[in-house]
Amino acid sequence: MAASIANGVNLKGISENGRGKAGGDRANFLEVYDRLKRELLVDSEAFRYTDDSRAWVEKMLDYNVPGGIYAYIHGKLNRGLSVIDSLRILKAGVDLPDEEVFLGSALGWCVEWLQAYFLVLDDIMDNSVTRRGQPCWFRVPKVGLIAVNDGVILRTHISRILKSHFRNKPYYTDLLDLFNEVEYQTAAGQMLDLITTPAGEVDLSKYTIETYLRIVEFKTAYYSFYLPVACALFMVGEDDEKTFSSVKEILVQMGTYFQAQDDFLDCYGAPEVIGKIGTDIEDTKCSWLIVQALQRANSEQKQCLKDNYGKAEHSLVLEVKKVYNELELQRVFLEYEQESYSKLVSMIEEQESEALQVVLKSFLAKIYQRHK
Ligand code: DMA
Ligand code: MG
Ligand code: MG
Ligand code: MG
Repeated sequence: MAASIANGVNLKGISENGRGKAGGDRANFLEVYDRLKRELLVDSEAFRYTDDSRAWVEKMLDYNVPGGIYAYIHGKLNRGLSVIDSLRILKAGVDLPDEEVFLGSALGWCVEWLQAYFLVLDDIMDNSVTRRGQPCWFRVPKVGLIAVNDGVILRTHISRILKSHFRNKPYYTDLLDLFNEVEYQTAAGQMLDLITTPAGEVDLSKYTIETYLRIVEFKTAYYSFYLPVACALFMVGEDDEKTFSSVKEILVQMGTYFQAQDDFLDCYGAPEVIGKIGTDIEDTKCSWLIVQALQRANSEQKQCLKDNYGKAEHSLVLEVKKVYNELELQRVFLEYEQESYSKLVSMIEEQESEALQVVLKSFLAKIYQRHK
């Protein structure tokens, strides 16, 4: 462990420091967004904006990165805020200078930018309708498939933010490498998600738990869970490979649990709460629910799933949900949730560093039993 990582912090939740500053961090975090956006919009080194292109990018960013007005009210910004939360815990006892708070927030925004990039493209590929309580970006009039290039722009903004604020830091190449690796893993996960279920083809034998775990590890866990914590570790000068690999193992498990929740909410969540309308059944997704259903269904129920999974008609989607209900998947999920939580807590408690235990527990507390 790097000497700069503090020990002896309160293990029963987020450290006093982290909790005390949480509200302030959120307001400050949103201010950092405005600053990063302003910098990108006057960035004249590499591109000459016209009034129209500047207005386009500003609208596109506001719509997709903080996620519009919905995010300001309901928004979780979990991934982004967890960089600064983790940083505060790792530096417990030491007041963070404003510059460090800014840098931690900027990295948090890089995570949110990455998320925005993947979601803009994910919604096109999943043919989704809403996201964060508003129409998906590609469904906005005059946007359409320009959204594909907007996704690329979002991705390239990350490199520009890193270059302007981290170029002179000793951990700059580590950050670049981290973002590249995680982007690759996420894109590979998205590929697995998409090729497992080609449009119009329903092959239920593919929906095994092994396939499921591979998809979600790659498409969700690295960028949502490992990335923010790894950013904070680089900022505090951590350089022990073993530390990174042991937190990675735990965060991959946490990310798996998180995606199982996402799949559960796709069917059982309220759209006005989760901000999106579920499409997994229509899209023939290898979702946690279908994998569980197939493990429990009798032959009649299996036939029903085969006949109706992956169809757009509402009445057929309801047939699938009927089988889910017969198999009591809500109860099965609650059991899975309890079990995942206990397993994660014991994995976390095996961590050597107490500060890291607090980081991981506070992350877990943010998602445990979430409804949105
Ligand atoms: C999410 O998968 C993964 C990425 C990389 C965006 P998903 O399609 O289940 O996400 P959502 O339910 O948010 O569309
Ligand atoms: Mg999707
Ligand atoms: Mg998807
Ligand atoms: Mg989903």
